[in-house]
Amino acid sequence: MGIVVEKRWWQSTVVYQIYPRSFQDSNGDGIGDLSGIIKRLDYLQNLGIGAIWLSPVYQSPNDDNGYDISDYLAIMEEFGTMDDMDLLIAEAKKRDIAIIMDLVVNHSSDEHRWFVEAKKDKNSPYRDYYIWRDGTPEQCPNDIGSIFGGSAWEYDEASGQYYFHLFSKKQPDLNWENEVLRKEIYHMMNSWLDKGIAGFRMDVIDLIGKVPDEHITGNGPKLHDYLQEMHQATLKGRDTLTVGETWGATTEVAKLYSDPKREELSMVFQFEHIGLDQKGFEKWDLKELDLLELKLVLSKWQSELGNEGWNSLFWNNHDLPRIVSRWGDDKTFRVESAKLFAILLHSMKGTPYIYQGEEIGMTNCPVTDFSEIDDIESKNMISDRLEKGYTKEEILTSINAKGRDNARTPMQWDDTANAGFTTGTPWLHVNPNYKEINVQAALNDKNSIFYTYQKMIQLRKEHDLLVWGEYHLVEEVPDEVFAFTRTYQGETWLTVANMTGVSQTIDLQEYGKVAEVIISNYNFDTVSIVKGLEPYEAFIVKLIKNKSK
Ligand code: TEU
Ligand code: CA
Repeated sequence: MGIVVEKRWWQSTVVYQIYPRSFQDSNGDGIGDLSGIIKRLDYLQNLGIGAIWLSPVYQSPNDDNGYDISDYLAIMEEFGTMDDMDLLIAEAKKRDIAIIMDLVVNHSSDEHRWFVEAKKDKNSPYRDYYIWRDGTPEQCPNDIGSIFGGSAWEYDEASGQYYFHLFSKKQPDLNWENEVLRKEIYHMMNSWLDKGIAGFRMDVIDLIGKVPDEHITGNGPKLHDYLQEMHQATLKGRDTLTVGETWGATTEVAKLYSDPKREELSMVFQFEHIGLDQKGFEKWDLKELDLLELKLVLSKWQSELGNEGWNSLFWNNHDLPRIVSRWGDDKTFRVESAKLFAILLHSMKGTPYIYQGEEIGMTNCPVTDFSEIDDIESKNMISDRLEKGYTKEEILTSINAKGRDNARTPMQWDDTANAGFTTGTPWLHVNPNYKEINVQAALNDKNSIFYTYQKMIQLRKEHDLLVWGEYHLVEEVPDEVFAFTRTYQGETWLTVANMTGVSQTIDLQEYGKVAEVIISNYNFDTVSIVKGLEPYEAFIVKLIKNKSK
């Protein structure tokens, strides 16, 4: 017999990410809020998800929409109060939905009391909560760049020192070398866990072990020591889901985080597939996706973690363009391709994440002018690239393909004004396609994308095969077709997905015969595995193996 692995609740559940600012406004100020989320819990329960990852709701001056926190133990005024938060946790629990908070501890806001004190006084105990180095106005400590453009060092005239910020200059990096700071963070995490939240999504956690003087930012030497220390101080003995955002993780590194024996995190978000449609390190330098590469990268992650790690599965989040626009067809085959992405991802091994609106096939929201852009990352890129001589058209092409606002336009609930998101003026423009693409329309159409997601979530609850089954990439298909099997306790399911808008042909008779159609995005009752595939056709079938095999 194989090794006995302890099964955990978060391995068979599906997580739904809410970007609170854009989910549901309840008081007409144009900004989503906690009461709005509470109103929509029944909808989420109907979808079937078991946990919500809540993007930051803490007090923040919103330089980076809440990813710049000025008080970790207070709620952003625009979002509501701590009472609303407690009510959200309780109401979610009633519906068997766990709340996972965003933990942003690589940096704080420059308006956090710690930084205010640190900046004011070189001898303050808070000075060492941040990373300061000597320099002159002309000479910064080194050439490390900020992920949002420009230098990572910001000069502070009063003290003649620079502070370090890997994101905006209003997001100074916290100094994890400082044990007092680390303890303060663990204390804060425990306060939240004691309130009844079920875990954390940890923002850019792979950066906390940085050693700026040696040019090390990701995967620093003490990163895993810190996470093990954190685990002992906060997570140990609690049944939590933790997921680290780790842009630089390879499969080997992912095992360091998620091997249960090491007691760090439940899983990480890896981004190898996300980088496949860019040239080099710059997401703005567009390249066409190579479907074979996508299959190989995802299959590598499926195969290599084994029992020493656990995958998270996602196409989307608040930083990424909408998948149906990115790798599907958001026009002719919007419904088919959106369903394809659901079927494909949710039949892989790992914990699936759905980003708000993905379940109704929300699309990117094109912009034609810089003035329509909100996101700080895009704004910084615009000034950077204009200076470098890029044309306005080139810049807009990149932003329309990859800009973060694409994911952040308000959730489309119905076909009334502002898509039912707000009765006021929305903080960010609503996608004009909301009259056609909205929750109400999806719920009223039994063939909608919503019900494909609902069914995939249900299947995962009912079939251990989807949670535990071994993954095997089917190579005997055209590059444009993504096919794999999952096998568990003698049963095998086959997933087939034509990733293109043109037909493809497969012949998989050596894999066996079709016993049953589990799901089909064309609603086929019967399918053969020797057949022509329709554009973006995707299905899962249960196989009867050939006797000889
Ligand atoms: O994102 C980390 C990060 O590296 C992103 O900035 C990423 O490079 C970019 O968005 C890709 O489009 C996390 C959060 O998810 C993001 O929203 C925050 O802005 C960032 O950290 C800083 O907290
Ligand atoms: Ca509001």
